Amino acid sequence: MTFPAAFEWGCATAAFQIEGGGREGGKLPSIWDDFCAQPGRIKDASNGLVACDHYHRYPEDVALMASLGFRHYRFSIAWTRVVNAQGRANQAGLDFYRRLLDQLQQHGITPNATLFHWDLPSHLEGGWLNRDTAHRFADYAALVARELGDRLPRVATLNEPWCSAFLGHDIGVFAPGVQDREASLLAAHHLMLAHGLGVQAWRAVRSDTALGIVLNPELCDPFSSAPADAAAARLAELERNHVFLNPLFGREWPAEMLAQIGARAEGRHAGDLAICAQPLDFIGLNYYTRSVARAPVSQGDAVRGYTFVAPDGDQLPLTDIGWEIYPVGLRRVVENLLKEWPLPPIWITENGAADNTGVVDGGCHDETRLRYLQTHLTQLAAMVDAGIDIRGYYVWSLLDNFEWAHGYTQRFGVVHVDYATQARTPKHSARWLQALMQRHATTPA
Ligand code: GCO
Repeated sequence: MTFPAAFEWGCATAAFQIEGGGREGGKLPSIWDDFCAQPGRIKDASNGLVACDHYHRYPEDVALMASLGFRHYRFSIAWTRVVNAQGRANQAGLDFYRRLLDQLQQHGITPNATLFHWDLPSHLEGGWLNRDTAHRFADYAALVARELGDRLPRVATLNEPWCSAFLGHDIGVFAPGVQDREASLLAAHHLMLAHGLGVQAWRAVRSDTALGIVLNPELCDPFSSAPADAAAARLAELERNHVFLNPLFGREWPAEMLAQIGARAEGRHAGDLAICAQPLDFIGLNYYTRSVARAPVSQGDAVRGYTFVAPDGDQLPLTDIGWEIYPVGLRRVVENLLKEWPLPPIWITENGAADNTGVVDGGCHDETRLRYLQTHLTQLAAMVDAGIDIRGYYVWSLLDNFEWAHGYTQRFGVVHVDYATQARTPKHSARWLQALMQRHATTPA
């Protein structure tokens, strides 16, 4: 596989998943700290207070990513670290990111920062169900623009707002653990409003930053040729794609989604759509797998309009977290989106696999991840070659880390982390990527 010389190669992480330093430098609690403290929420009863201790080990981690050949790094800023309870700058927290940015600069690595990767400050009353949170996000965006903006060439407002909205407020498996369909749609609206207000606020401070958003679009295939299954798959895509992409382009939600928000519709004000539809410099797309849906099989699912069918591990190749390995889906989902929306230039901001292979005799032979990356990058090369405007790829993730409700039981890193000693061991997949990136660093366009 070959890529253009200008194609950007990076790795991705998120603050809550790697930083630790949970009570240091004036950091406030987030809804994920609260969620972890509730019994039964996290599979291994763990939390993010130490995680990969990146808060202290960032020099080593940046040196490691540089030695592996990554030239781009996508990370998130913890809102709870940089804004105090009065809404003012917390310089101790900002200094952590200044030191991180210094390290990246010294190693010639370009930062790509995400402002919100799910770790909402706990003290924001009502969270994403309160419209005011969207305004507080805009204040936070302006603060980061003022304090760090001169060092950040590329910034995404939100990461995967679908997860915050629906996993957090409908399914309830993510913080804050609410189970209320109408509320989840209102949260989705407030998240997109926050995105729009955040872009406006950032641009009012600086105009030289490339701004975008990171989504995890859905590719949902019907379980059978029955029309009811096709309709179910369509509804799953409307929820995951149209609820987020339509507002970005000033388009109203589909009627099916408007119907599902019910009485909460009054939370959507005239004029909100125009705020959501700020011009974008880029879009980040995260892709892991596809899903398969059938007509709803329970009362609860009837509200959503679909039931997901779990992939059959006897029939399909799965990663350790149970997700189907479906490389052609990367191409299909991007092509589907391009048919419907005028997307700006695309970066694949996450792609990767859970492969829990451990370290044996000093090496980690993560063959499932290696094959996953090979097959997905083969698709990607063909897409770029076919002229789809994809400018770069960030593997998820640099390090094994806190995998949300799965705790530390699922490992997504190309670098193994021994949580007892915090030792980092690059896996076979990291070495393979290193060789690929090296080849392309020296290949003329
Ligand atoms: C995401 C998540 C990551 C997850 C990864 C694997 O943006 O989807 O940001 O935090 O760890 O997706 O589930």
